[in-house]
Amino acid sequence: MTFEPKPEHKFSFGLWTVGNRGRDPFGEAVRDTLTPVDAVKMLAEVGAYGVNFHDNDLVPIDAAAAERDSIVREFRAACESSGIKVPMATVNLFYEAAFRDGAFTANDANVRSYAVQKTMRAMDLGAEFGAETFVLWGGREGVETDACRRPDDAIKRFREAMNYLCEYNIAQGYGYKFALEAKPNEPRADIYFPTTGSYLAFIESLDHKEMVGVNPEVAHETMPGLNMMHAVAQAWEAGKLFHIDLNDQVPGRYDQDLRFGSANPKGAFWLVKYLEDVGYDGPRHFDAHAYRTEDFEGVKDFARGCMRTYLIFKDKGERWNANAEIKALLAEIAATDNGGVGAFSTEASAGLLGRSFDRVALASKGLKYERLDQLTMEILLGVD
Ligand code: GLT
Ligand code: MN
Ligand code: MN
Repeated sequence: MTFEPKPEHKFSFGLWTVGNRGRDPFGEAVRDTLTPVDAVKMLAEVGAYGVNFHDNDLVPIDAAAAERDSIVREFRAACESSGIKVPMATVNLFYEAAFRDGAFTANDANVRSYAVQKTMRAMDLGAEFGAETFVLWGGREGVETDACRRPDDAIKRFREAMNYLCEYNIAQGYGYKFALEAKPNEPRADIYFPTTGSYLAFIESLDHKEMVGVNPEVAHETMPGLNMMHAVAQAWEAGKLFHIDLNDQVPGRYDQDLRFGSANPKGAFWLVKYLEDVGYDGPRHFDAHAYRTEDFEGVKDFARGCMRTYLIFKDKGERWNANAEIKALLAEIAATDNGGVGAFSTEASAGLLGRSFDRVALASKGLKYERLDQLTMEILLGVD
């Protein structure tokens, strides 16, 4: 097993991930600026498939039209010569001071209109590179104090913006799928739509709900102690897993964006196994960054590590599925799953009400999940 990344694995990185300079609230940058063109070259060198960007990762916010065009030209040439695709584009609605009170949900209607305009322009930019997915992460859509607005008003404003952007997508013929990315807090004290489940419920209220799905992130679900794989499974079952952000995180801490699989390898294993078992075929996007201790070579170690860990877990998942003892235990589980209540009818419900269950017998047999989990651990620990 070489665990070499290949284009069919669809591994992608954001310009902001490999370009992260290690700035944090307590310290300045520790690495030099990586230009978008150099980032693409580096991604090709480590074996990635795609690069994603926010509008302003590529084009500075105050760039004149001519500058924008030459940046786009240069970046396209770099992508083409290195065989790197742009599967996803996004918009930065969190950095500028104008968005200090939110973008689509801000109280000032001019800020909301500016945010929608900026998003339309970012959609134009992504479309120039053939991006198929457009991610929206509302990092500033929240509050420090609930005195400033009612959360349900914020939801209505967010809906208005989404309906508008879906119409723009249709009018321009872009064919984007929007992927909404949840996060419970940071940078705001509380962010609206704190979990993937919140967005899944909200999407059903949109005019073009078929155009909108989710982009769950490991760190964002883990920060509040939730199970990422469960969020992903709900999105998948709803036909809404349009994109995914892979990284790692210890629960209860600030957003760490650690190398994929480095904090909770078992959780990462279940996630990879789930994605592979159900046949998710979208990009595997690593939204993470190298430790602040690293130089440029360390950033490559980080990027290679994300992909290698994914491929190792993919292999472990295949071993898990092929393991004879695990298969026998799963067959025992499946044998108890013979039917269920089925669809309701008056007669069927009368039949169910008339059945007698031996609840003591139902609890009499051990379920062997300890053994099943130990077998899982032995595969993960490399002794099987
Ligand atoms: C930002 C955030 C990420 C989002 C990016 C997309 S921006 O880096 O921390 O989780 O996915 O807007
Ligand atoms: Mn994050
Ligand atoms: Mn993310």
